[in-house]
Amino acid sequence: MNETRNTILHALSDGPVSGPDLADRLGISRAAVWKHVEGLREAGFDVVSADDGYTLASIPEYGGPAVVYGLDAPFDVEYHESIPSTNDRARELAEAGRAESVVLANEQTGGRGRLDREWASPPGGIWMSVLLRPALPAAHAPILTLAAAVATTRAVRNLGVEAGVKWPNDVLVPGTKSDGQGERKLAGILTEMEGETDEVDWVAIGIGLNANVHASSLPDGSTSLRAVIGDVSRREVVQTILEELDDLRTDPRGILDAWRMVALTLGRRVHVETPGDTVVGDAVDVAFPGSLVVETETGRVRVHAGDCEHLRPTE
Ligand code: BT5
Repeated sequence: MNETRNTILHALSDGPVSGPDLADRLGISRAAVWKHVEGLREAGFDVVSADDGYTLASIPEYGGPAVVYGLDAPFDVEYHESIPSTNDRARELAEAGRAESVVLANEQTGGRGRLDREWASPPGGIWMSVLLRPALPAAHAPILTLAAAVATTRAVRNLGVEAGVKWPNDVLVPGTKSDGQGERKLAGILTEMEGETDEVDWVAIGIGLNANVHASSLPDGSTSLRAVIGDVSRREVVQTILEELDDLRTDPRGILDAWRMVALTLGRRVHVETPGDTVVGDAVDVAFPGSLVVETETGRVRVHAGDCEHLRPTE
C-alpha cells in the first residue's frame, strides 16, 4: 500500500476527520483525498462519511491491504484468490527485480512440496511466499527455512495451539499417545533460491499453513487450525508470521536457539532419508545453518537435508 494511503487509513481509524483537514495534513488536493478514500473502499475498507468527516468503520477480513494494515514489518503483499503456486509467483517477482514482497493466496491449484511433491492447498488456508534478498552465502540459506518454521510455530502457539517443529520444516501438532506417535502435520515450508555461492540473489520462503480448511480435504496425517481450534483470523496469523520472521532474520545465528525452543525432534529417535543414505539414531542437536546432529550406533553424524521420521523410543 502506498505511503499516503496508509497515512490516510491511520487518520481515519482515529477519525472522524474531514476531507479538507486530510488534504491539509498531507499536502494534497481534496480530489486526491477522495480518490484515495474510493481506493480504500474498493479494497474492502468500510469508510463511512458523515457531517463531521470520514471514519474507518471496519477493515477487510483478508487480502493484501488487510495484511499490510497494522503490519509491523516492511513487506508489500500481493494477494490472489487462486494461483498455481505462490512460490512460482515469487520467482517471477524476483526476476522482475522485486524484494521484500509477500505473495498470498486463498487457494493454490499447483501447490508444491519439496522434491516436487504435491501440496494440497484448498481455499481457506494460508498459502504464502516471502521473497527476500538476504546478505547470506547460499550455503547459509537453510537457516531461513528454520526461521520460517519458528515464526509459523510461534504464530499458531499464540492462538493456543501446542505445535512444534519436526526437523527441518514441518510444523506438527503432537499426538496424544505417550510414545509420541500420532503427530499430524499442520504446516510445511519450501524454500527456493537463486544466487552464486558467495551470495544469495533471492530466496522465496513458501509457507503452507492449513488454517480454515477441513482436515478431510487434506492428505492423511494432516490437520488444520479449523480442526484443532476452529476458524481463525488469517489476517492476524499472517501478520504474526511476517513480524516474527522479520525479527528472526536480523540474527541468523540466533535462529538456532529459537528453533531448539520449539523443536519436537531433539531427544527423539529418528529415521532420516537423505539423498544418498539412511540415518537412524537419536537426534541430539541442530547445527548452523540447519543440520540435524544424530547420534548413531557408529558415531555422531550431521544430516544436511532429508526426510525425517520420528520413531518410537524402542525402534
Ligand atoms: C513441504 O514439503 O512440507 C513444503 C510445503 C510448502 C507449501 C507452500 S504453500 C505456499 C508455497 N507455494 C507452494 O507451491 N508451496 C509453498 P514436504 O516436506 O515435501 O511435504 C510434502 C508432503 O506433505 C506431501 O507429499 C504430502 O504427503 C503432505 N501434504 C501435502 N499437502 C499437505 C497439506 N496441505 N498439509 C499437510 N501435509 C500435506
